[in-house]
Amino acid sequence: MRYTSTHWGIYQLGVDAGDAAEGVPHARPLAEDDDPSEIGLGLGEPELEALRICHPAVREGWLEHGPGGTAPGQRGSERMVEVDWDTALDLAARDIDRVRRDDGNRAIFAGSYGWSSAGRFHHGQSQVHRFMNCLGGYVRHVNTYSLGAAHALMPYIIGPMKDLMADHTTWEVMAEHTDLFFSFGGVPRKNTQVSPGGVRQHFTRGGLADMRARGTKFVNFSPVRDNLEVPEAEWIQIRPNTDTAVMLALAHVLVTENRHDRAFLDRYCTGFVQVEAYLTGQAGTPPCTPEWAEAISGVPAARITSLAREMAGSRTMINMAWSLQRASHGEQPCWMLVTLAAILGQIGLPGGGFGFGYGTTNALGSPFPRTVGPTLDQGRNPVEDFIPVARIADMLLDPGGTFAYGGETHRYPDIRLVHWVGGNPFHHHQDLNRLERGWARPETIIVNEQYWTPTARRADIVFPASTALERNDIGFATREGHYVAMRQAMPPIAGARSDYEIFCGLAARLGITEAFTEDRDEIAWLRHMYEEARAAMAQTETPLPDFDRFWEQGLVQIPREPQPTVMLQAFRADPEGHALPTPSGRIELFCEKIAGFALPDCKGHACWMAPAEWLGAAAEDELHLLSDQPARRLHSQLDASAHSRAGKVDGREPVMINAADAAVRGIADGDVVMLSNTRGAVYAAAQVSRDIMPGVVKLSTGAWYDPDGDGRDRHGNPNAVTLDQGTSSLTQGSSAQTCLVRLSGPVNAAPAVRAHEVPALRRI
Ligand SMILES: Nc1nc2c(c(=O)[nH]1)N[C@H]1C(S)=C(S)[C@@H](COP(=O)(O)OP(=O)(O)OC[C@H]3O[C@@H](n4cnc5c(=O)[nH]c(N)nc54)[C@H](O)[C@@H]3O)O[C@H]1N2
Ligand SMILES: Nc1nc2c(c(=O)[nH]1)N[C@H]1C(S)=C(S)[C@@H](COP(=O)(O)OP(=O)(O)OC[C@H]3O[C@@H](n4cnc5c(=O)[nH]c(N)nc54)[C@H](O)[C@@H]3O)O[C@H]1N2
Ligand SMILES: [Mo]
Repeated sequence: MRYTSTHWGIYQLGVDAGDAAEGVPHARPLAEDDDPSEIGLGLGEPELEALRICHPAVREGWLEHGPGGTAPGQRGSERMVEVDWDTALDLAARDIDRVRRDDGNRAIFAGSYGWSSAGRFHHGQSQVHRFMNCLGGYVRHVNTYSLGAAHALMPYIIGPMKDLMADHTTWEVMAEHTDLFFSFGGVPRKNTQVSPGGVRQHFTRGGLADMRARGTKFVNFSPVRDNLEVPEAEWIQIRPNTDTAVMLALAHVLVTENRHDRAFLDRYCTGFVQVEAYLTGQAGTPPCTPEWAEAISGVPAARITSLAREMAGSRTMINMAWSLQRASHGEQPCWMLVTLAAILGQIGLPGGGFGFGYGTTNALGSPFPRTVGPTLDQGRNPVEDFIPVARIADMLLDPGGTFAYGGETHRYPDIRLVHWVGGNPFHHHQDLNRLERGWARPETIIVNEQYWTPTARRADIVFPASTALERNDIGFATREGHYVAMRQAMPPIAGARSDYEIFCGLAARLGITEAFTEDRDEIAWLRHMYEEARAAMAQTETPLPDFDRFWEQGLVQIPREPQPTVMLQAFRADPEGHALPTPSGRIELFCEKIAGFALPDCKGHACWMAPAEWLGAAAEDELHLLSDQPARRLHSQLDASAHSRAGKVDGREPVMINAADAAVRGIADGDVVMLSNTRGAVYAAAQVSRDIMPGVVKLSTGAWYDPDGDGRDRHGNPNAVTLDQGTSSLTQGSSAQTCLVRLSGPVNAAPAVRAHEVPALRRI
């Protein structure tokens, strides 16, 4: 049987009639998946294929004048010239070599953030990192857009995110034990369509249904209602970015009414004393009363008080969406989530404690075990320079400038060459007009891409990459219970090559073939990577078959764990034997180390700090813009598919707006509107709704960025207006959810959307 894996599901290939002959084989979701995603059903649609990059291409000015001798600001507007593979590889290899010799490897940025494909060998970042390491290294990034604040903060207070994510209490345990499920940011099933590396079974719909059937009560603190498919759930409207204040007030009630678990705090935590002083107003700041929190968040004080009492009397799970920490001071809700759960004392008990991301990817709450997967060895990077991933524009705009991170001060390197593989910064980064200015600084930008994305259009040299169906690979994701043999299903289109072949071509020209390839071709690499994973799995309860059997059989299904996971159960049972990897071995409600950094924007314990932009300090006509993950695609991937386009209005992305806010502005459902602030502007189509609170608008990410000559995006990418500022000087994550805008309209003569057109090309 033939399979392919995508981040949103595993598909059987070519099992339907009429497939055998030619073209893209029909993909059918696995029969065992009772809630398959529709995102990928359009794989290979003609509209998508029309946007494929067919040949290597070079920006005209760069080709004619060489790097540095052109106007890099012309990236994205100048014509691209198709060239043959040898020419493109020669040009790129020569320029990489030039920069490396003249300016050193610390002038090359190859962080290359992005989700690329589910296959673990042709994984964009792994390929480019390995290649650059063979050449002497590159400037890298740390952390992710997803979890910038959490990745950097959580190790101090409870443990690394990757361990915490893999340790989430399973859905079946919550169905059995959880009385009260609190969520800050819902449990959006749309997000759990995906897991990085693929999904065998989708659990959220079934998980929520089982909990409802058992009588779990749901309370959702959220600016929108549509992120929890539990009709009877209590929806509590909360101003964006103010969740920390409400959690503090819940804690205040628990502590002042003596409903907190002192024994738990004494045995498993450090620093409750400092937290208590802050909560009760003995630290020089106002006490965190429900009335105080109401003034900040808009949540009625009386309800905060009664909910705190309900929490204490129930087996309570407190969940938080990752989006809360993609905001100014994003550390605080993470820290306060753990603090509140610790005060309640149910961490480590079945169905109690906290969840950090039910509703973000499928793996959280999965019944499958943690497994070891195949990975491509990236080698060693001798270059020390790095950036927190979302500081890219800062780095490009301010070479030599300093930035704070993790209690230290670092310097931005001077980047002359960028190589990006498997990501789309002109979708994912905030304040794209600003990134556009930074992007004009390097002498050369190389991009490997499958489609003419906004980033591919802004390259000097583009290499056309093949897709998962056009090459061999292995799909794997931890806690998703699968290893997928992704056998090639069709030849690559026109001139496309796999990322591995592209780097082999560059490696040959740079004299590093042996180091890069280790004499392995594609299949030999898959065998090698798989056998490494098999060796690691040999001692577990689920040994893997050998490579030949795996390749033949197509899919290895790992069984569910015999004992379902309860987060931090072992720590609760034996806090010394299973000490946490924090400085004290305990949960750090107060952290000496962070306090010692003496940062103005992150103290030694969770506290309320007003975000850089929010409704508490907004003009009357300003609205808070949320940019959540899109339901009909993965970020910007497959934005041109029929399924994604069906969610647009006349080709434009919808912006959800409360009926009252629309009425005041004379806007009707479907009208084109413009969102703007000092950073930029974006057109979108109004979607008038009562499922969003007044004062808040929501525009999902991923519409291909399509600015007009004045930097106004015609298509509906929220990053035309979002804030490009670090979460704090401790973590420097993305603050995408902190953004005020003004909304005007209806716009009568809105410009046509041109996002899904192939750029001007001089064809071979
Ligand atoms: N405003 C706002 N912005 C956000 C967010 C937000 O909440 N709000 N969320 C952020 C988050 S959490 C994330 S993770 C990022 C996601 O940002 P990205 O990961 O950059 O988004 P993708 O659209 O998945 O980009 C992957 C790209 O890789 C290409 N690709 C796929 N397979 C291959 C391959 O095999 N080879 C090559 N060469 N290319 C390939 C795809 O065509 C696509 O262009 O966005 C961030 N941006
Ligand atoms: N279909 C699909 N699924 C995806 C992705 C995708 O692109 N498409 N991307 C994946 C990736 S890379 C990631 S990182 C995860 C991200 O997972 P999340 O970060 O959890 O996802 P979001 O959809 O941005 O936000 C979740 C909910 O939080 C709400 N919210 C935003 N700000 C606030 C706030 O201040 N307070 C409260 N209470 N609620 C708030 C949003 O309105 C939204 O309903 O999703 C993953 N899943
Ligand atoms: Mo993400």
